[in-house]
Amino acid sequence: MSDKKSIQDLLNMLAVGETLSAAQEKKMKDHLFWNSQPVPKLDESIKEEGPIDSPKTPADIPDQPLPLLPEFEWSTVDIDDDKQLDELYDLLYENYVEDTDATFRFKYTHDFFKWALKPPGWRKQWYAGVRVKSSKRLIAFIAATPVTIKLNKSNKTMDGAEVNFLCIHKKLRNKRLAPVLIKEITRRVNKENIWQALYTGGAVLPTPLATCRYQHRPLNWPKLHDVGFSHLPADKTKASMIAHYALPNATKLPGLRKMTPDDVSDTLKLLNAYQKRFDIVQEFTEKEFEHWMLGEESVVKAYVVEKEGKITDFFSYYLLPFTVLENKLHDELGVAYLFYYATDADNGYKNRLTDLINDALVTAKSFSADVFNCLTCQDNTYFLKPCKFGSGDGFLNYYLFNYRTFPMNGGIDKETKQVAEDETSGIGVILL
Ligand code: MYA
Repeated sequence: MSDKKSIQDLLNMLAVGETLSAAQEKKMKDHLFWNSQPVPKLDESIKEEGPIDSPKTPADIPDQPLPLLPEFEWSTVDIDDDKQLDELYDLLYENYVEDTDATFRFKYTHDFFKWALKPPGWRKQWYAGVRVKSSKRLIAFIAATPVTIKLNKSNKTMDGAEVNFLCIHKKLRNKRLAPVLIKEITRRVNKENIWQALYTGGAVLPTPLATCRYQHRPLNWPKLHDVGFSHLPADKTKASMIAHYALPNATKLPGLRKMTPDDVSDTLKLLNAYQKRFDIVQEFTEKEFEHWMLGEESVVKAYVVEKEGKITDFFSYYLLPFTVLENKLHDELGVAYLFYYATDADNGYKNRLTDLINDALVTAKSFSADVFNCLTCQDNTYFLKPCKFGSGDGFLNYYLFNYRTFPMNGGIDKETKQVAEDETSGIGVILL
């Protein structure tokens, strides 16, 4: 039996048992699953910060995974095995996040996975897959990586997991498999005595701690126009758009250079001091910081500014290209994503951030990035306008599992969803 056929058969079979009444469908829209989880309710007003579930120990957690339908089996994806990494790539390539009209898809590479999935402290069993028993085809996946979460206002630090790459084969959607994957990764994380998790998503679920908006800065406007990413405003010419987005060939800040392993300690100190301005941040050990900044040269780029032997600023971004579907001129789009940055500038803070990010744009262009993306998190709203970013259609919700926090500023006006210029957001943690 071919894989295609076996999936179709399973679908037919699932459809028989799972025909939903309109009332059931409505209930699901009411978050049947999420309302059973330790997350704040959508309309809850938070009076006190802290964990939601009563304390447990790993011994209270079942040793065995949740049962699946008999046709499926759990399979921990061994990310050290290139063949299994290929299977993960295929699953995500075909089925992971697309834009609404299916023009672009994330183009993951082995190097990207190694960087994203193997930070210090990564656990083998935190890469949970589901396979079709008969064909062994991978049809669903969810990943967790360790993260230390710090809430600055309450000065609370906790070991957590960052959950990402939740993906179900397109033909097995809307069958309530996602809750099973989420419960299984929760079990595996809890078994390690970890009870909180961070995750982000476009979907609005109970309950975001903040919502940020995507921002895009064209670096190669003609190409973005060719692939339908950027449109030509009626009152502009192509030449005027190109001139508007032109960048200098060289960076501007004196002392800017690539970060090296010797810079890790001082740069982390700079970041730690800088991150105090946000409500929620990621706390790094030096080893972790080195991995996230320098771990995979083709994927992540980090630069520091050194002045008289002192690191005064730094920025980093990662590269994750898009595959462009059904376009005659281009099949790939280079995309850079702003990661962590910091500066010790106090006076002229906004200008300093603007100069720093402009230099990030110049360097990203040299790595064939066609567009530079960021969110309205961190202090990004200070430089978005002067650096010529524009608001995208997409929003990203930040979530914290099993912990109530007061709502945080996501860098946009809650009503109009426009960028709240020159306003510190509460969000200092960046998820891939
Ligand atoms: S975000 C990226 C998510 N992936 C994609 O968008 C890829 C393309 N889409 C798919 O593969 C599927 O549509 C997915 C849903 C798998 C997303 N986060 O099985 P279902 C809820 C959380 O019938 P499907 C990322 O990776 C939905 O509200 N829940 O749905 C972070 C409904 O519940 P309720 C989601 O469409 C992931 C239920 O699932 C999401 O076939 C963080 C329906 O299930 C979503 N993105 O599959 C996961 N989408 O009725 C949470 C739908 O209650 C981690 N749902 O509304 C939590 C922490 C766990 C660890 C804790 C340790 C302490």
